[in-house]
Amino acid sequence: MTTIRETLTALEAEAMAAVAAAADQQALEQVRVRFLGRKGALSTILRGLADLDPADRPAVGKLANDVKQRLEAAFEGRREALEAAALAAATAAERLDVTLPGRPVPSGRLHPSTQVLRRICQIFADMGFQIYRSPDVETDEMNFEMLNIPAHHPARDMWDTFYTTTEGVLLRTHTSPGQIRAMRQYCPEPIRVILPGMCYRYEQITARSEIQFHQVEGLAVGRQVTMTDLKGTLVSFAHRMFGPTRQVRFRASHFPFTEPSAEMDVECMICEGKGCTVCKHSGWLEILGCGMVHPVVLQNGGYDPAVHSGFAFGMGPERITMLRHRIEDIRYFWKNDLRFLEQF
Ligand code: FA5
Repeated sequence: MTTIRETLTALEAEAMAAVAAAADQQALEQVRVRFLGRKGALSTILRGLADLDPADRPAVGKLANDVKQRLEAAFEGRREALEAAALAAATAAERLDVTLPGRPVPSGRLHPSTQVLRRICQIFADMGFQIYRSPDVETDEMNFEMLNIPAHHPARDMWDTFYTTTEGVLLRTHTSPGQIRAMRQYCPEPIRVILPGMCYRYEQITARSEIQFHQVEGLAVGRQVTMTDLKGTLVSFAHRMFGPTRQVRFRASHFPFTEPSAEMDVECMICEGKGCTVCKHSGWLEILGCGMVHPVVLQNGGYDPAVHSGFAFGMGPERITMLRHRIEDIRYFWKNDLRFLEQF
């Protein structure tokens, strides 16, 4: 009959062989459960200690504990070896060449219109103008009537309009209605604001005209605001926007909401004023409309034209961007073609 000592020795040898043969961590765990688990072989033997002669118990108990410790040490050693082997295999399989050039992360950028809008806002901010927001969806009254353009007035033909299905509500054709809103908010205080925003016109889309485009309106109201202030402000703007040596000129024009009215041209930056197809061989490019706020408009805004005066202007940043970057077609702006956008 085999003694418990022999059983323990045989068990140790068998367990040691099984540990050495375990090829991976999962197999090793199965071996551990089989020999050292709560229902494992060693526990079963240890439970049998109770049946031994009390004189033999300490010696056999010590042997069993020694076997258990040696087995545990063997398991731990094998676990570490297998772990190291698994790590080495993974490192070899997923070898990383840190000398390879990295993959470029495409960086976003601002749309060219946004860049120019911000530049315009910055230049006027430096001259003390604040930004005033007014709505894209306007009333006929604000977009036209308050600006001295009554119903059926021929001047309405200058702004082909998107009307909504609600009577008297439209998409603003220019940022000028914001003049009335700013005046009504600040009256009788002096005003110096710019109003950037999107405008909408029911127009034929061409290389120069979109149905949706930005404008930046400017408005200054106070006592003794003069045409000289208007010219000084706009010349200073043009020099910062297009360079200090760029020539500018004012041409008489007509807008129902300004009197007198003018348009400002800058020397063509494509031909340097010599004449080319872009400037239609004139050497000049129109960038904005402007004038002294019409007394009727001042009154509609709440100001007394006998006491207050003001100037206003409106420019199109997309057209300015086209000039600065020699873009020959305005349709590129909203096409979302990355080949165009990535150039800015
Ligand atoms: C106006 O809209 C006036 N409200 C400007 C103004 C304001 C005059 C204050 C006096 C005082 P105009 O229709 O010319 O004016 O438009 C102004 C600018 O908007 C143009 O110079 C142009 O740069 C831009 N613009 C007009 N229509 C289009 C369009 N279809 N596509 C792109 N830009 C346009």
